Amino acid sequence: MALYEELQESIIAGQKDKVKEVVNNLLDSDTAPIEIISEGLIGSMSIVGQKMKSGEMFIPEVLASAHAMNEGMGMLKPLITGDESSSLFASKALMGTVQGDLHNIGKKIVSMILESGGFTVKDIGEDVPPDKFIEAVEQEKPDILGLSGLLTTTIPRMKDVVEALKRSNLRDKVRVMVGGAPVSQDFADSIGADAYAPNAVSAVDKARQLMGQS
Ligand code: B12
Repeated sequence: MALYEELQESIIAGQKDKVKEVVNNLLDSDTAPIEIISEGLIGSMSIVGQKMKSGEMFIPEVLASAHAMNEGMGMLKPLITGDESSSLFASKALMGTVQGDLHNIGKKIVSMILESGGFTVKDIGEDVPPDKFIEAVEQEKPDILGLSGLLTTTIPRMKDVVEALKRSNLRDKVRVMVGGAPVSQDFADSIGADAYAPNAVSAVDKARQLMGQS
C-alpha cells in the first residue's frame, strides 16, 4: 500500500503509533515535511470531515483521528521552515465560550478540528466577558473570532461581543463565527455574525469560506 494511503487509513482509524511510523517512513523516503502535512495530514482530516458529514463517523472517532493527526503534526511542525509555516497556518482563529457559560467540550473540538484544517488557533477559555474578547482581538489580531455558547441564557452575550467589537472599531477587522447547541443561522443573522456552523466539521468549511479559501 502506498504510504499516503497507509497514513490516511491510520488517521481515519485513530491509530497514533501507526501514524508515527508512517510519517517516519515518508520522511525516510525524502518526502518534504510540508507536503506530508498538507497532502497527508490535512488531506486525511478532510476525508474524516466528509465521513462525519455522511454519518459514517461520530464525534469520539473524529476526536481519535484528530489526536492521531496531531501526533504527526507534532513530529513535522518543527521540521518545516518559518515561511512554509506562516503560509500554511496563515489564518488565525481566536475561540472562546461567552460570559456566564462554562461549557467547553464543543469549543475544544471545534478548535482542534480547525487546527487540523490548517488554522492557527488560540483558545482563550470559558466564561469570557466581552472586554476580554476585545483585549484578545487587539492582542492576537485573529482573522476569525469563534464564539461558543451552550445555554439559552448566555448566547445573548454573543451580541454583546459583536456590539463591543463595533464600539472598539474592530468589527471590520475580524469575522465573527458563532456556534453551540442553542445557536441557529437565524440567531447568527439577528446578532450580525458573519457565520454559523452546527458542528466542528462545518465550522472548518465555514472558516475556509470566510477566508476565501473555498
Ligand atoms: C457536559 C454538559 C455540562 C458540563 C460541562 C462540562 C464542560 N467542560 O463543558 C457541566 C456539568 C459543567 C454542565 C453545567 C451546566 N449545564 Co450543561 N450540559 C452538558 C451537556 C450534557 C453536553 C454538552 C456537550 O459537551 N456536548 C457535546 C459537544 C461536542 O457538543 P456542542 O457543545 O453542542 O458542540 C458542537 C456544536 O454545538 C458546535 N459548536 C460548539 N461551539 C461552537 C463554536 C463555534 C464558533 C462553532 C462554529 C461551532 C460550535 O460544534 C461542536 C462540535 O461538533 C448538555 C446537553 C446536550 N446534549 O447538549 C448540557 C446542557 C447544555 N447544560 C444545560 C444546563 C442547564 C447546565 C447548567 C445550568 C446546569 C445547572 N443547573 O447547574 C450548568 C451551567 C454551567 C455554566 N455556567 O455553564 C442545558 C442547557 C439548557 C438550555 N437550553 O440553556 C443542557 C442542554 C442540558 C439540558 N437538556 O438541560 N453542563
